[in-house]
Amino acid sequence: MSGPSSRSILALAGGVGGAKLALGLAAVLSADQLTVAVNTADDFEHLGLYICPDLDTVMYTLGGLANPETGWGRRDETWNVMGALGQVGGETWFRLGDKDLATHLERTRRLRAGESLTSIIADLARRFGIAPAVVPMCDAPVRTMVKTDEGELAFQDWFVRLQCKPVVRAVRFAGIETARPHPALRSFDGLRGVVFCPSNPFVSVAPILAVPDVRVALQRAKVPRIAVTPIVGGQAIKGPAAKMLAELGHDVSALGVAKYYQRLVDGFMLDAQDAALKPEIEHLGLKVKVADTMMRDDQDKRRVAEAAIEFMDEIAADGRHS
Ligand code: FO1
Repeated sequence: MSGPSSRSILALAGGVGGAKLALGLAAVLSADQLTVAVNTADDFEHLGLYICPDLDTVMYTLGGLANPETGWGRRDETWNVMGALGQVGGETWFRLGDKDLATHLERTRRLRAGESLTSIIADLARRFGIAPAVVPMCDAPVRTMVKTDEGELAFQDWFVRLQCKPVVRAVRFAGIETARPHPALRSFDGLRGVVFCPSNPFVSVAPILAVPDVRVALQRAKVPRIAVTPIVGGQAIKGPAAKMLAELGHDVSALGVAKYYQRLVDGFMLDAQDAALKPEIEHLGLKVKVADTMMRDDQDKRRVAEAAIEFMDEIAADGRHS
């Protein structure tokens, strides 16, 4: 596999929001110009299988295989195993479709045989016809644990089984201390830029930044670093980001996210609906680009990707990142 070119962009992604921007970037960049580093702290063992929700969402999306209704899982899916599992009294709260199960079965088999997650994902991505590099943030198992008013919960228990209802008090990433970052996250110099996708800041982007040495490398990197807002009009595009902003004591707005990323990015891409927040975000010392950030269809995804790339190039031209 050839490495990324010096004009390469690194995208930090979680699930559905990250996958959408990754698809837009993949459409406007050549394969060697894009690496997507994906959160693995949502991963868990379920029904004896190793599930990687965010990696699979990114792979299925880039491979044109994603379920358009849910954003996760595979399109044209059938649910025979879940139906039969329910009949025999098995756990069905986490819905694994028949085709999706093939991914979990094969990944679990290969992990148990000693292969690394990085190597398995590279091979699956190739088989799914994906051109850009898709990499896990690390190979070691890291688990998001959500401290709530109902006690500490494993991420998917909180997210899927309890539908994000328990109030969040804190988040921690079990196992992160001993994880080693994927090589794509060790040094950023020479890249065209780093983009934080519009993913949940606390449970999608934060785990990637929490892998030892990543935050420091990113802070030192002399490359443009931008975030695309996951909050528009005070609401998350998808998922519990707005609820978490409120419960963790942040402003429930794009400004709250900009403050959270303040020391890690040079620029913040704000939605046109929130243009009034531009002066306050600039006051944080960040460059701001106002754009329509909603990604409803593939054309939108390309448009947002192009705007993000243009923003990184503008920051590079200004010399603001050094
Ligand atoms: N999300 C749900 O809300 N319900 C599900 O039953 C569900 C199943 C599922 C299966 C495979 C997979 O890769 C993802 C799945 N997700 C499901 C999505 C999911 O776990 C979350 O969206 C992410 O972890 C958050 O990024």
